[in-house]
Amino acid sequence: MRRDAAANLWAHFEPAGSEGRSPSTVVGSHLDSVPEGGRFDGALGVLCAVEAVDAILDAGARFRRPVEIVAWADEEGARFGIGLFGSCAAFGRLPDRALERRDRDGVSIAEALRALGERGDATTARRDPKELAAYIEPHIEQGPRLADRGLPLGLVSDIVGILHGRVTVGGRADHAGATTMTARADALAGASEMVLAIEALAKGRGDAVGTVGEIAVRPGAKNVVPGECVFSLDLRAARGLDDLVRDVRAAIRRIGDARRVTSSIDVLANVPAAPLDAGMRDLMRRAAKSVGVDAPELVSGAGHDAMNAQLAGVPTGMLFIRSTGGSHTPRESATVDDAALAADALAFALRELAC
Ligand code: HGY
Ligand code: MN
Ligand code: MN
Repeated sequence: MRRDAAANLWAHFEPAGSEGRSPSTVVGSHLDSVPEGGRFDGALGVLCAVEAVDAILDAGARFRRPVEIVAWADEEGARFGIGLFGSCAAFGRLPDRALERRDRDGVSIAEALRALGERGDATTARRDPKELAAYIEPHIEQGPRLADRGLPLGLVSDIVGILHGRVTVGGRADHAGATTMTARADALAGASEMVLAIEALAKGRGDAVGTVGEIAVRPGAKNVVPGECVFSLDLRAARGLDDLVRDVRAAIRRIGDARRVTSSIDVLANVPAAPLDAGMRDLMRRAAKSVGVDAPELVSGAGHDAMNAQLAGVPTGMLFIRSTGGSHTPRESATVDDAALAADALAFALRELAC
């Protein structure tokens, strides 16, 4: 087991005599979560990967090609705002100056990595995609489709494109009592109108979604007109993400001008939609079939580290595990039976790819 410079965890199974000449099959997911998140998002995928490798080795089979289990670091981006951080570092997709990004306490990513005992330069975690033969990520579906159909497993056809950003709205702090309504440059009122415009633009575009999950106001007192407001931006679409982003930018600018507040958007992650490898989709379908499941193909509205692997050219597959109770909440749930089916299906795929 090793930890890389981005704090991703890797377990490497090198067959005797292969001396690392052939590319690895990588299986895994992430272990981190969101504030007040569930227990299955990410973690169940890592456990299925461990269980699948364990089952193969316990049965006396041996890998003929290398296999690696990975637990990606900071997939949610909950602390520093950069989603898919660990796989972005591994596949060279970190945004500019990522390591300088700071958490709410002012600690930078580089400082946090050094506190772990790493050197602080996550970019040295870079993997050469040619070293990787395939990547498979088992993951709970996080939505209701498998449960609605009474199916334990699904496979992913595409992962939606995602833009994560931070919008800063600049107004003018002023006295709440002595400042007339017409004399204000209220940053929070401006941001609020922008949030509703983002919601309306996403609603108007088929499968697109737009979410503002974080908002901060300065100075943050009941009797001070807000001088600054910073809010998060999460825009996603399987198709047409660029158009949605363009319209959101235009709406933010228009509202800012009308309210005499400034606005700027800091893009933290911009990952295009990732159609997953056709051969791997077929393998996921056969793997599910091997445990008696006719797995439907589903578009993933959730982002995954699998996007970075696929976009780097590593043939990538995802196995969805039925989940209930939504996701990113403590209500998130999955069953041992479905997890066991997923582990068995993953073992089928691993035997085909690496045994
Ligand atoms: O936000 C997502 O889609 C993932 O859970 N990080
Ligand atoms: Mn998540
Ligand atoms: Mn996840």
